[in-house]
Amino acid sequence: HGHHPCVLWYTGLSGSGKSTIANAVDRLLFERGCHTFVLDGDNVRHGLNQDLGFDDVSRVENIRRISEVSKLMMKAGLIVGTAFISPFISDRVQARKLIGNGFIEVFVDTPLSECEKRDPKGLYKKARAGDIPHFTGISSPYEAPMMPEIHIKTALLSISSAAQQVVNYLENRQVI
Ligand code: GGZ
Repeated sequence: HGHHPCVLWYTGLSGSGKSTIANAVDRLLFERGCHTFVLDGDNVRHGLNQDLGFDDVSRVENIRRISEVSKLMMKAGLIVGTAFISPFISDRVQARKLIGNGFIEVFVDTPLSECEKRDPKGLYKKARAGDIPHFTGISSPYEAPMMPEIHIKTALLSISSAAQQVVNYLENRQVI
């Protein structure tokens, strides 16, 4: 059986689990024979967008380019997962407009206190100390989605149940 190309647009704080969940979903979809790809900081911010920083203007451009690239990949027939903070509602609205029907917003809802407690890379600690300017949640805003297609409350779920929640949504909507 086939699948409909789409873009799973994960949004959430640094350390919320976007990449981890996106990659877990990717594996489940791959096992079902879907053609997929995950875009995240590792393969985009270090390449295509290495000229961009974290001030507001740079983030807007970061998200604009990611929207365009994910649209192309969707048109090539893939189920694309994008794992970026994408903190501004207006940029996500733009992405939704550009990508159209295939756009699926996934809110990886992990409270700031939890992200800060995890702090896997020590970035929150540095941001609190004032060593990282414009850090999301500390010195730069995060605008949570109001009506995401999928709302993952990570405090209540394991990674595999979170991934299953996404796959269930795709099944119910007959995307896969
Ligand atoms: C937020 C930052 C910052 C600042 C570096 N603010 O946990 P990480 O390390 O691996 O994920 C964060 C990543 C965020 O990049 P995005 O492209 O997803 O952001 S956005 O969508 O807002 O453009 C973090 C690291 O980069 N990082 N400086 N100031 N995160």
